[in-house]
Amino acid sequence: MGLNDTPSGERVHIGFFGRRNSGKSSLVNAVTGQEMSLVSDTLGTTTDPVSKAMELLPLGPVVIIDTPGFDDVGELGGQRVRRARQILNRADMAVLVIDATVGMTDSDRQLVRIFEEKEIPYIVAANKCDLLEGGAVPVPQYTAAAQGMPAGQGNTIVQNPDAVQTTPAGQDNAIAQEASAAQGEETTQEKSDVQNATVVRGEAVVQGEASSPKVTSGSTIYVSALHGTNIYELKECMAALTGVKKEEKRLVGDMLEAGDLVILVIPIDESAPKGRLILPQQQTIRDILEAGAAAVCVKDTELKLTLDRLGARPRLVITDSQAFGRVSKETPGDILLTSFSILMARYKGFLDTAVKGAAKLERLKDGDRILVAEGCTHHRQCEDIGTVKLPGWLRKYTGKELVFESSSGRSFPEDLSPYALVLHCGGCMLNEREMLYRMKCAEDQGVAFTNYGIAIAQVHGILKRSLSLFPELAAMLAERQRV
Ligand SMILES: Nc1nc2c(ncn2[C@@H]2O[C@H](COP(=O)(O)OP(=O)(O)OP(=O)(O)O)[C@@H](O)[C@H]2O)c(=O)[nH]1
Ligand code: SF4
Ligand SMILES: [Mg+2]
Repeated sequence: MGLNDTPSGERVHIGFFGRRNSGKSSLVNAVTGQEMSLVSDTLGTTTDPVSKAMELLPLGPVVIIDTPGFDDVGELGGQRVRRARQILNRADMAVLVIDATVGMTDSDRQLVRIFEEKEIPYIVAANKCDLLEGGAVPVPQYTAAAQGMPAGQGNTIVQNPDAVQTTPAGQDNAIAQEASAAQGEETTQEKSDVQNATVVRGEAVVQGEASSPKVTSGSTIYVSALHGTNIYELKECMAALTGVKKEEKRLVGDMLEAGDLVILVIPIDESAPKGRLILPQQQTIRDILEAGAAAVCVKDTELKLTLDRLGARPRLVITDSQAFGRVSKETPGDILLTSFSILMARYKGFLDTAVKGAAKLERLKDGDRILVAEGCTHHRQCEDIGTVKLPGWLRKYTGKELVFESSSGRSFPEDLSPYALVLHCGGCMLNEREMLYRMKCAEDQGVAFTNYGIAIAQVHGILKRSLSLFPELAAMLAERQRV
């Protein structure tokens, strides 16, 4: 990742799903304007998901993911389907690529059900529309009623459904042009205002009216990856679906006031990456500056000296979790204290669960298995905490013979039943959807889920203090200790 790049965890992840040979890879290549995936008429050409982070207009920073066919069969085919399924856990949006000459199949409907269960907004791209007779599209074929989809979903994006539906095949383009000319609009294959809806069928794309249906999850757009038809319009539909602004989340800035002083404790040992700060540290500094507060960065070994020398009292100290013990001792009790990893857990939406999950540390038994899960495969500092320091601290804290197993990168096991606890890293490289999926997986299987920062604070006896920024959680903890 370059210094100016948006981190992967912050990008909108868009997965292209569908049957083998529906043209997923061709469409991914057309949408990205790059030869990202291999295309061939052999069924099952894409055997592994292919991801690429890029800036895609008009969407902005995205990760585009091409997946293997969802209808693959046999032992190897089953493995490919499982890999495609894993992508569903991190897709913020899906493009369901169907073959327009075939229509929706059972496998496509199965995907639609999964999108709905997982609340993934999706667009149906009816590809290969160049093969339809005269380039015309039998519009009602994909409407909600025809597909048995819930009302309001599965709509074809049409400006004037009556005109389209009564039009004999082969005359759609002419009618669309006439209709738009009558309304004083331009018929164009260039950019159209998706917010105002578009007529998107065969080769015709017509500006919509304010009263036209808007792009909603389940809308269908006819495209041809081969001829480049409606590719820009597909991207506009994707942008319209992902464009719903989420409530802006902050790492820490929302809890600071302009003029606050914050100390960041960043150990620089042999496990720290050479010549740079890690992502959560960079993001926290940026957020503090955005809040109009001041950030002072020190190594753990310089904290005491810095506190003594500073004229003003800092409002907050944020430390790397592995230095929690020392930093807690050296930071006066009236200064708020937390860790990067706790802030990241709140940012990704699982801080409550992680605090509740930490209670499991008190009830671990000999032989209990603990899954240490990391979001990427290349971070030595996290690996050192996960494989060496934390197991040591936990064995000492519980006095039990615990068994530690690990997973890293995308390979998070679906079956968590063998484990008493999942101990997750800060997850800075994972997007929020994937982090929440992992948390939910554990919750659904009744397995406790916590993260490095919370567990380290707990074993050092400073969990309550490290949650002092979050009074409700600190109160919940105090209540738990009373029971
Ligand atoms: N006529 C026509 N052919 C297309 C179009 N898009 C893809 N194809 C052809 O369909 C075949 C399959 O395309 P791929 O892009 O490899 O399909 P896929 O869905 O990625 O297939 P798998 O990787 O096997 O799952 C290739 O021969 C493509 O040239 C299109 O818009 N029109
Ligand atoms: S292991 Fe986890 S916390 Fe560490 S860099 Fe990777 S995703 Fe981020
Ligand atoms: Mg493919």
